[in-house]
Amino acid sequence: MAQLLAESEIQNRLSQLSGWELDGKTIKSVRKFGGFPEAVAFVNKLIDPAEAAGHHPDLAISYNKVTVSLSTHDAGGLTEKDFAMATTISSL
Ligand code: H2B
Repeated sequence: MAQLLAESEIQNRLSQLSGWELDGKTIKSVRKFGGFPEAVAFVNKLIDPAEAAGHHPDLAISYNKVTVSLSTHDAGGLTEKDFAMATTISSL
C-alpha cells in the first residue's frame, strides 16, 4: 500500500502545484468552465489517466464548476499517488 506523506512533505508538494489546496485528508482543485458541456468534457478527460493509474479522483459537478478531490482511500490520507494524479490533471 502507498505510504502516507508527512505534513511537511504535503506542504512541499503543494507548493509545487498551482490551483490545489489542502482540505483535510484530501487535496482539492476547483475548475471553472464556460458551461455544463465543457465541465462534463473535462471530467471525461479524467477517465483515461485515472484508469491508467488505478487512482480515481472524487468529482462534483455544479453547472460549469468541477471540484476535483484526491485522497488515497486505501491508505487513509494523502500519498504520492495523489500528487502524481494532481500533476497529471493540472496538465490537461
Ligand atoms: N482511487 C483513490 N483515489 N484512492 C484509492 O485508494 C483507490 C483508488 N484505490 N482507486 C484503488 C482504486 C483500489 O481500490 C484498486 C483495487 O486499485
